Amino acid sequence: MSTKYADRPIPKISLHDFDSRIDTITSEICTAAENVGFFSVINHGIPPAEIRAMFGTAQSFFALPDNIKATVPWNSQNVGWEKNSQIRPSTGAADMKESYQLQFGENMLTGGKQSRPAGKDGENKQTTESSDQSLWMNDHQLPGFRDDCLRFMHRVQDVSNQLMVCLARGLGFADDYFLKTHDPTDPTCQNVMRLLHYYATPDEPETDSNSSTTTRKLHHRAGAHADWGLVTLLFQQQDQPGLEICPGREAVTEFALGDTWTRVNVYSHTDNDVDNADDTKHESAIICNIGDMLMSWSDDRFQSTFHRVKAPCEEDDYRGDRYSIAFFNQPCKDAVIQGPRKKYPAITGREFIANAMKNNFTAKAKVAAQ
Ligand SMILES: O=C(O)CCC(=O)C(=O)O
Ligand SMILES: [Fe+2]
Repeated sequence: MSTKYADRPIPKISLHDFDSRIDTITSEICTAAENVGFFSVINHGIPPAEIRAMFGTAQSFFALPDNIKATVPWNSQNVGWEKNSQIRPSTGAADMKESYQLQFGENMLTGGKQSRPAGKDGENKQTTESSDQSLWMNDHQLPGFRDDCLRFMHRVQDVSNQLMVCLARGLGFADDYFLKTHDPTDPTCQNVMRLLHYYATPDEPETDSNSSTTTRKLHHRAGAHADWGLVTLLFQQQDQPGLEICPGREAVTEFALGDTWTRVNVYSHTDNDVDNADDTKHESAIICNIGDMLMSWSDDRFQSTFHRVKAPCEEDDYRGDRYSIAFFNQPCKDAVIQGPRKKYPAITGREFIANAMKNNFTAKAKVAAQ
């Protein structure tokens, strides 16, 4: 059966002259967050050349042999490299991808094996950037990797901060409300940059001899899901499409996945992009979406929308390698999350992420038990 599609508008919001246009931008972002949960931002200040360079850096990481990548293994602090291991509750099957998750804070330094006491003084020096347990790929494997990633992460954090000021205003919080709870200088910061590589999938038509219908073996890319953080910023490239959304959830507690999808034809750079001092002349866009935590933190006013990277199953679907970069704003461990109307019980950032990880493992356990 072929996929049902609908053309739904995904608002495009320009961030130019942010300070003088903040009221307009706030209103555009909040309207998009209320109605679609997805929007794109242009004139965000990150030059296309830097985005292209980050994709190049990601590709050099993924080109390393698996045994080298396995020296920085994923752990439940939500950092590190994994391959074909994320099982989505919506599909019950592993995504055919590898990803490497990077954070600003202490989680990168401990390999998930020990926890440093909270505090900003950095007194406990047992684990450092060069420690054996660091989840940063060793500099001799990829010279400059850590610095290049951190520089880009700060760039994306700056754009995130503008969105967070607008989202806080929209909810009637102080401007710096979300900035304080997602502060990259806090050692317990859990914001994540996720480098993603979906493997090229073979086209393997299977003809059912009884009905003579042809089906295709499904290789899931990113199975349908909602993000669990505050707000996600995503970079996808024009020649590697695949992101699709399926709006329609009324409450964060609901798993209401419809059957009509909308392609997100928004790209972070094209070969035609020119770096221009006048940033308003190019259309390099970042896709932004609201996560479950903000849906809950806004008492369900802002929508966390289901999305996926389509498992190629139809004639024209893109089957080649796909690289994308996601940046998830997730609360510092001690942040307290509760909406202005207190619709849901207060929960800390630590508990919030632990629950998200538990859901991940529960999905795995169910599949393993089958
Ligand atoms: O790779 C993509 O385009 C989407 C990734 C995504 O939705 C996720 O990692 O949460
Ligand atoms: Fe996602």
